Parts: sequence; C-alpha cells; structure tokens
Amino acid sequence: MKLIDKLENSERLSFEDGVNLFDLDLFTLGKYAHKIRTQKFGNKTYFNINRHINPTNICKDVCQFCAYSSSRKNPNPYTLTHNEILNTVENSVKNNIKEVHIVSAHNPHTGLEWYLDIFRKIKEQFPAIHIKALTAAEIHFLSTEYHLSYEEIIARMIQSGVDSMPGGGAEIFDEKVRKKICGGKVSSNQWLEIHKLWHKAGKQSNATMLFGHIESRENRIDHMMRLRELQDETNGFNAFIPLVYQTENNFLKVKDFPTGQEILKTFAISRLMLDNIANLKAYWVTSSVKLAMLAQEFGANDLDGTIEKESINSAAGAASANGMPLQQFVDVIKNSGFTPVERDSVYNEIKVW
Ligand code: V47
Repeated sequence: MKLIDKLENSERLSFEDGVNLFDLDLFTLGKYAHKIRTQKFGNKTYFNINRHINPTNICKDVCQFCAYSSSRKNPNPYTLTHNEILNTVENSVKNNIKEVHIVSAHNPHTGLEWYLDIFRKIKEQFPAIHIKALTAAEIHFLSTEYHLSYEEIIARMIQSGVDSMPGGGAEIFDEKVRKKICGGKVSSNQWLEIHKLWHKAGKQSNATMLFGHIESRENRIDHMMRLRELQDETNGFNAFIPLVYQTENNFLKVKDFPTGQEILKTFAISRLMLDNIANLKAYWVTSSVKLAMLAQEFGANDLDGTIEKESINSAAGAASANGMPLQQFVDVIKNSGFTPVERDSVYNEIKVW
C-alpha cells in the first residue's frame, strides 16, 4: 500500500515508512499529524505547574552532549542538601506547583540514601505533590554503584514515594551513535528494561529522544520503533518527548542547529509513528517557545510546564534557566489558537485556563 494511503487509513507504519515520511513535505506531514492530534485532544494543549530540581551536577559518567556535569565545562560543582531541596519545594508549593521533577547527575560520593531519602521527606511534608524522579540512567548508575538489582532500586523508589519516572537518558538507542555520544552509561537495552520493570510495577513513565546532533533520520525512526514495541507490551508510557540538541558548552562538535523544518517534521513523524503513546510533548525548553507553539499544529498536544528553574538544558544554551511564568504560559498557548488545559502528572485534566 502506498504511504499516503496508509496515512489516509491511519494504518500502522513500518520502519521504511517512517524513513520515507521525511521525504514528504512539511505541510502534508502536518496535515496527518494534526488530524490525529485533533481526533484525540481537539484543541486542547496540556501543561502542568511544576518545578524542576537538579540536586547535583557531579557525575561519574561522561556524555559528550552534556554541559551540565561539573566535570565538563561547568566550573561550579554542587550538591544540594536535603534541607535546601525541601526549602525549594516549600517555596514552589506556594506557587501552586503540583509536581516536582527531580533529576541529578551520577554522583558517586553521596551514598544511595541521599538519592532516595529526599523523596520520603518531600512526601511527608507535601503529600499532595507528585514526585517524578530518577531517570533510567540514574537507576542504572545506582544499581551498579550500590550492587542492587534494578528491581530492588525500583522497589525502594516506590517505597520512598516516587510516583512516576521521567523520560531522560534515552538519548538515541542506536548503539553506534550511543557509543559516540554517551558510551559507558546505561545502554539502550538496559534503558528499555528499566522502563519495562517500572511499568510492570504498575507505574507510568515518559520517554525522550535527543535529536539534532550526529544521529541520522533512520536512527530517529529506529528509536521510535523500539519504544513502540515496548509500549505494545506494557502500555506504561504517558508521553514521548523529542529533545532538540543544544550546542553550547559541551564537547560534541556539532555546528548546525537543526532547521525549524526538520524539528517540526520530527514532531509530526513522532505523532504518526507512535500510534500507541497518547501524548506528544513539545518541550519548549529545547525547541524554543516559538517552535513549541507551532509544534501544536504538527502533532504535539503537551508542553511540559512552567518549571521555575532548569539547569541541564540551560547549561547547553537553552533559554530556560528561570522557567516561564504561569500567565505567560497560558497566554502564549491561547494566542497560538489552542486551549490551555492544566493537567496532573499522569494526564488527568485539572483546569481549563
Ligand atoms: O536525558 C542533556 C537531555 C535530558 C542536552 O520526562 C540535552 O517529562 C539537549 O529528560 N541538548 C534531561 N538535551 C531532560 C529530560 C526531560 C525534560 C522534560 C521533561 C521530561 C519528562 C524529561 O536532557 C537528558 C538529555 O537527554 N540533554 N544535554 C543538550 N545539550
């Protein structure tokens, strides 16, 4: 069957179809991606009021694309105390946040309890706050560092109050590219295995893809196919998040930022390929706010949130260090013709703004 006929009939697309989609023009891709987005969500765009916290930038691993780790070009190593983290959460709760998103580097000096006990403390003091924390990369690090199985780390995360897992650390699954950009950290199969175990424990997670660096279009489609296969088995992924590579202050030599057209094509193709992951998140931090607004017309139905502070991508050049004020967030969505709908962390609707 011809590709356009498959798109017309909303048929599941193969790897070859995915690669061929890139040869279609942007507006044809947008038409089909937007149709699916509209069928599922109408004019709604989801966001949440959240706070990102990055407790330490001291890292045992060496990822070429990372500008956040203190062993790279960042001269300012830090590790927050639990009291500092609790004070941050307390202040953010006053701003009405519903979620904390806690992701760290792989710090071998703190001990396992520093990573886990903070979740218990946050839950005790702020039981209504959803804790989205620890990427599969961190779980792999904690498992190898402290000689515990993935299952044991996951069980301890759940006991400590972690509600869901963020999608970081996926980067690009293709093993050759992965070796070049982040060799030595969690492998693709391990990343997928950890999410599978998390889903089997009855929990939900997200999945990211870092693109716009040295990967090929084929690598992106392969990444999506591996996620789609796992999602068929577990149905535990809430959202897919294509992260646009930021170029500054790291050691990966990529001069060209991907064109707006390539970024939007990748969003639209994500929507078309990932027929079993409901939400497509245009993370405004890496795509830029303007392109995230456009991405709403190319399949995206979610924009992450207000985030208040962001250290990982802003270290690499993204304009996200201080998040975005709530009213501005709501206004840009409205001005772009969509209806801002505040959601909780697992996509229950809270309020139409
Ligand atoms: O895993 C690191 C990426 C991720 C760069 O699950 C970079 O809801 C671009 O995973 N350019 C962390 N990206 C952020 C993340 C995330 C963000 C928002 C929402 C969710 C979610 C997850 O940032 C890392 C890595 O892939 N990253 N360096 C860079 N130079």
